[in-house]
Amino acid sequence: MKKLPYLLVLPMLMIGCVGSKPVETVYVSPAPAFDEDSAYVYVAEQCQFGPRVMNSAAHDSCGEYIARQFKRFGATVYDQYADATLYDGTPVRMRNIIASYNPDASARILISGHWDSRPWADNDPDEEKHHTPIDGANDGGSSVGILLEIARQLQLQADSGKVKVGVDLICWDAEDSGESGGLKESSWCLGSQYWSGVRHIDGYTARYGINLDMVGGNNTVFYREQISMAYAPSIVDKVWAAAHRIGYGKYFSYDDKGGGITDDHVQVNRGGIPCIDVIGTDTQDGGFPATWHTVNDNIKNINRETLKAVGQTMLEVIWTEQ
Ligand code: AHN
Ligand code: ZN
Repeated sequence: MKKLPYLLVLPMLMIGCVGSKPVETVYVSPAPAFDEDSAYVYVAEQCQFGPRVMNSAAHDSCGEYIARQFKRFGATVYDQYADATLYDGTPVRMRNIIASYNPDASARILISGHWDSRPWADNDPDEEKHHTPIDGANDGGSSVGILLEIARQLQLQADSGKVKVGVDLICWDAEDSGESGGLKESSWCLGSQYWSGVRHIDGYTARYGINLDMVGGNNTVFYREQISMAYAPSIVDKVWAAAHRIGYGKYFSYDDKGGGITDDHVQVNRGGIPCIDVIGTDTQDGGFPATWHTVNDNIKNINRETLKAVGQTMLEVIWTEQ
């Protein structure tokens, strides 16, 4: 009984507000809730195949898994197979996997990430690990985990009429077998390099693209990357504004700390579609995330909140595109 007065005070204050101007308006997003637990499971399932390094059985089985999931989520799935050669001379068979929603719409947006994982943990503090392949839970797995959850949400809301554009979710192959040190730039991003010349469909184009890379780690922040700012500044603005509007401003920083990074978005731009890179930076040292190209890039170091911040921002962009 002692608590009763408090219960009475609140409604009276509320009555006092009737007719007066609200101080804050609450933004109501048209997008569904991105389920980070679901995205996390998709990251874990990719890792369970083992490192998805080029020419391996784990790689090929995981490719089947990704295509199967997209089909299960109602997408029209295209496979783009191609041959390439790594910088060390190894021939590889690549598979870009493209999941399309509303395939007949002419207004389209593209969201992508690579699905292969690095064959060498050459940034590991322990030099003995430099030839060990990595799980790539964050570097590769996180982007695809988010793309799969976006696919699931697109299927759940397929009949709502709320998504006004076609959406293509592209999983690039052979991104991460490049020469470290970044000297030989063309040794990275072989799948997207191929696609920038030969599209999965003749004449394919999109309004713009968003590439995701290392979007599920701990202590992660996203800065406005320089090549994105040069080629697609309005898309950077659009994505960062979407994140801030829905409460993820902490993750999408406006500080001018973004470098210019060789990544799959460069190839999409080269192919004539303005594309940005949402790529994780470590909040402590300002470099790539701490597990980058180490054996610690595994499921234990995946952070659901980071997946949620990026995934929900992607749904916000898709569901508000007119
Ligand atoms: C370079 O290291 C040249 N680019 C980084 C691209 C990358 C690798 N993203 C993830 N792994
Ligand atoms: Zn990598």
